Amino acid sequence: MKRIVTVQDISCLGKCSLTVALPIISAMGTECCVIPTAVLSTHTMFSRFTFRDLTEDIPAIMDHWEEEKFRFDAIYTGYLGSQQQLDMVADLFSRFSGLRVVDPVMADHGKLYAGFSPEFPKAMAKLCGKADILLPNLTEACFMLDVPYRETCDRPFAETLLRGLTGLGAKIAVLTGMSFEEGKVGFLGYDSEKNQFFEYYNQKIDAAYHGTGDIFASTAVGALMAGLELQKALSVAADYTAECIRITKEDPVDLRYGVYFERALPGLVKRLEEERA
Ligand code: PXL
Repeated sequence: MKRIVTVQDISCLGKCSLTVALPIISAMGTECCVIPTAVLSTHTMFSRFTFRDLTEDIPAIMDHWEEEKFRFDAIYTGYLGSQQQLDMVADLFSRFSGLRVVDPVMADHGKLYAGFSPEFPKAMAKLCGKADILLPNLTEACFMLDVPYRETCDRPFAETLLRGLTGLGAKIAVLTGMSFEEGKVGFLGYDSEKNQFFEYYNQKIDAAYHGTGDIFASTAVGALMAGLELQKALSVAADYTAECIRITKEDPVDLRYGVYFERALPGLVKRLEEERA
């Protein structure tokens, strides 16, 4: 069985980060080990939240794992709360092998999430340079490359961003939640070694639920570990994310509670089996 480790927070309520990565990656047939970076009562979009920082536990976890000679097929990082945690992930990358997937969770809709300093994106960009695959949204890409955010992003601008992102050092960068055509949303990726762009779009559903970026990234990791090639893995992730949003919209809920990803999991597992057949 493939085994990955994911490094991100656990928000106790408000489906995102570890509470979606664990069930999705597990359901897709990969063992999902965790390094929790913090425990929050909810994610940071609620008006108040508790935050217990777990930074000081991380080096001891890595030391123990190294002693035990544990191996991982991938290291997938999501929400990281501080410069110190970014340094620890860089250390994790140097001590353990495996595919390095970095989702530089820190911003959306042109704004940094609560609690991130203006210096954080530069530090995250440095970590991104050590990744194999980057999965930023448009806002995160703009912040990391220090270019002004544009509400409407045309294809040439997106391509420039992708070249800039791989210029940080990662082999592949994928911009998520992209829309170049009315009513469509999907991803545009760039493989810097092949000098090739790739893309995939779905019908856009007008609703911005929390945690869908984490669902996309987790599913992409699960599909890659199941042996799908990159573009297929990302399309499966895009379709699953879209399906989660579609199902949730049928039964309206506060956007901050996230999507009903649980109801779409059986379909995801079936799709994965079909793709692998
Ligand atoms: O879904 C991204 C995310 C993860 N973890 C925490 C967050 C957010 C986005 O706001 O607040 C704690």
